[in-house]
Amino acid sequence: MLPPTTPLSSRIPTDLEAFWMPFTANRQFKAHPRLLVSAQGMYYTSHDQRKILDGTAGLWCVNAGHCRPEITTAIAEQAATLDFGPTFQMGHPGPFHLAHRLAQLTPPGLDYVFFTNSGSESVDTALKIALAYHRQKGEASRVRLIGRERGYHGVGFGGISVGGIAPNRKFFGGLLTGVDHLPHTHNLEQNAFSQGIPAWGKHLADDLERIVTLHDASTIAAVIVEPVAGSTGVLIPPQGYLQRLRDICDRHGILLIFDEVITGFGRLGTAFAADYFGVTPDLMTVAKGLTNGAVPMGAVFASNDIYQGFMDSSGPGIEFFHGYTYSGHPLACAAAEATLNVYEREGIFYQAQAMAPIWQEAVHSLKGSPHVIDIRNLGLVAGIELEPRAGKPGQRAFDCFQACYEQGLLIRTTGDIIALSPPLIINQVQIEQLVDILRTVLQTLP
Ligand code: PXG
Ligand code: PLP
Repeated sequence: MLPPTTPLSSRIPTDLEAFWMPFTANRQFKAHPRLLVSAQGMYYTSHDQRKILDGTAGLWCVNAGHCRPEITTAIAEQAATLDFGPTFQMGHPGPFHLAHRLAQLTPPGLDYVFFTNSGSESVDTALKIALAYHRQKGEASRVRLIGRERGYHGVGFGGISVGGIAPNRKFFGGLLTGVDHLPHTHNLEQNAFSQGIPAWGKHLADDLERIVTLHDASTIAAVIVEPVAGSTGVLIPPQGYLQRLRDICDRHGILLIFDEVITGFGRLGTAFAADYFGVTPDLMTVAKGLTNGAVPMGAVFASNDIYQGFMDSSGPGIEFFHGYTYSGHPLACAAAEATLNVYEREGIFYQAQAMAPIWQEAVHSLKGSPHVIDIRNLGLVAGIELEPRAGKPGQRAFDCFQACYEQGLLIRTTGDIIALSPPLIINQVQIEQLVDILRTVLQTLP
């Protein structure tokens, strides 16, 4: 027996140079590192041994709170029993169990599950399913993909092509051809300080009719949107908007894809945003909360019609030429199964639903704090938009992020927008703690 090892995260690195950090100002970070070394429930511990309230569920993924023993044990036991098993022309029990279980959680009619390892892979998989589906059905002219301005769909070439965030696109050449974009729905003149779903803006979905007229429906494969846009700064869909997108897609035989990477698994107080809004897409992408963030995993949920389309109209042999080495990885399946058990046993989605009105009231109490030009919320998500400093976009919010971290609170910022998305187990005292730190920081922020 080897002696027990110290977890890697407990050993503070002396050299930070070699790790090229994702979506990070590397030079700034390496000069002023912010390292998290352990976590429990609602709190991280920093390398200088401070408790940090997690206002972001990691990156929108740790919905049941950190280091849940049921999940960590399931991963350890699985790792010691079947470390890896291929799912190309072979199988192992995990993904079959998990897909069956997930199909019961998804909206009726979305009963098939394709596994990936991230949200980005889920998005690229869903776009490929949409293109291949039409072709299998004899509609090979349906090749266009429609995204939305300010959309975030991960960082694969498909995802950045349908996405609508300029810095994520402009460095990377021509991207996919045949992509068009709907307008985003953000409008402070009409909707500033809306609580919950904003009233104005349903008509923005009608732009899809304009795009259909321009390109002809026979050339369009799919429309992809985030039901609630997260990464771009918390944009809540206007009343009736998603239903209208659904109606227009139905009218023209266009597939509707909901990217539920952040809204999936209880963020709005229901299993999925599709349940919250009562609108069912043809394809749904998820990741993050699927395993409570404990092992990377994503998935695409496909309608019965789409799956059967592949089974009925392809030749003998492989129906869909796509997959990842780690699709349905045993450790990820074990983590997801244990995560669903925790969600179900503790009623985590209902907890989020019950806490949402308290959350709404607490975050809107920041109205009137210095620099705040909008506050918006839904479920256990909130966006707080700050007035940018003249000539220095994003700087004020970044300073706010640093000051909050020093005060013991982890937030996320994008541009001058603060995005809050705590674990769904947050209680009233912790909500007050979060809002109090933010209020204090805003008051002292230049
Ligand atoms: N789609 C959506 C809607 C997302 O929010 C992805 C796809 C990509 O998932 P992966 O697992 O490939 O990162 C995401 C990810 C933030 C933030 O702070 C958001 C994401 C990732 C990192 C940070 O808003 N969303
Ligand atoms: N690159 C090479 C050389 C490979 O052999 C593979 C998979 O076999 C990949 C990329 C794709 O890796 P993954 O299946 O983990 O996405």
